[in-house]
Amino acid sequence: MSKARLYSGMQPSADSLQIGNYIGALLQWRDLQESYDAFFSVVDLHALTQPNDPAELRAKTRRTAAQYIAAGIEPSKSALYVQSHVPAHAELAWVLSTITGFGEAGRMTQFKDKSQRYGSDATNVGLFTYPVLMAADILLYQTNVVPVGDDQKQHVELTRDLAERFNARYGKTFTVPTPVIQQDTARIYDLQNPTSKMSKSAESDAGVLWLLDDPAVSAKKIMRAVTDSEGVVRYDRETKPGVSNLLVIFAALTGRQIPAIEDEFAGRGYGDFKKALAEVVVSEFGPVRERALAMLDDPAELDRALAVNAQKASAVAEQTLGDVYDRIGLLRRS
Ligand code: AQP
Repeated sequence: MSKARLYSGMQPSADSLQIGNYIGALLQWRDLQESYDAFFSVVDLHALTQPNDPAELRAKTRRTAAQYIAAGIEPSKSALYVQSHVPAHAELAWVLSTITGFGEAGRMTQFKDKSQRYGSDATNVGLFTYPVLMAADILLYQTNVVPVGDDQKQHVELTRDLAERFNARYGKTFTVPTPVIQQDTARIYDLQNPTSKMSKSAESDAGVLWLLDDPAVSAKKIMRAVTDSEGVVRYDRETKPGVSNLLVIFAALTGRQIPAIEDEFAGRGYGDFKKALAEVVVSEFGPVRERALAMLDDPAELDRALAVNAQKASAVAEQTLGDVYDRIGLLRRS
């Protein structure tokens, strides 16, 4: 029996990924690639919705792909490619935009949040149609499963609605995907502001653990992470968000259960706990960082892998796009 199809992606919106991207996405992708026919994209077209320096965007795109591979995504197993290398993404997005209601797109909370943050002059139409491009990303591959954070759940719901609408209007064309929502324990918060999600685009760098940072810098950030005055290593998201966040990171990187870690540090202060966590993080990130930087030193092989996988992805995407064009009545090029 053939494997079910899985699609996911990340924006090349920083020089390095942060530990939330690693725990919340990459570690899960690495496991999922064994049991699914997986497509993992560096979604550079999505990144255009924010201002970018062109040379920097190119560098960030390569750096993101290198970190996927360094973290264990195998380009011979999964289709790991750059979104803009498969033109069908933008083409299908246009078709889907013609069956998306203006009000429907306007209800997307991510657009409301981001447009409010940027102000109307700095908000572009691409940000408004971002979820339609995301729907195209997913539907092109006849995806069964989309692993996402709960902030993306609404976008996957829209994707499902668009797939069902198109299928009802033109006949069964798209697989209707199912979101797999990340568990709360996979959500990582900012070390300095532990009630806000850790993010590549955080205003301050002090609370973000970067995958490609110097290990000594990461260790220092952990030692300075915000905690509380109780002095007990105990998980309680409500009253102890800082310590709980550190426990979640500890558990995710060691594969241990949180109660076992609480027991180990019972009667010991936060200093000991943070020091142990810093060692865990540094030993996990060290090899990933080295592999990524080595690949970036000589990117020819990385570029080759991306090119081969873009072809693999295109073969599937072009098939879906061709079916869509036929069904909606576009004249096929002879
Ligand atoms: N803090 C987090 N905890 C757990 N998972 C996280 N992800 C991101 N932050 C955390 C997961 O990483 C993937 C990244 O998707 P993205 O790059 O498209 O954008 P994002 O979710 O908005 O991530 P960032 O790091 O916050 O980027 P910016 O600042 O550019 O918006 C997703 O699977 C997400 O769930």
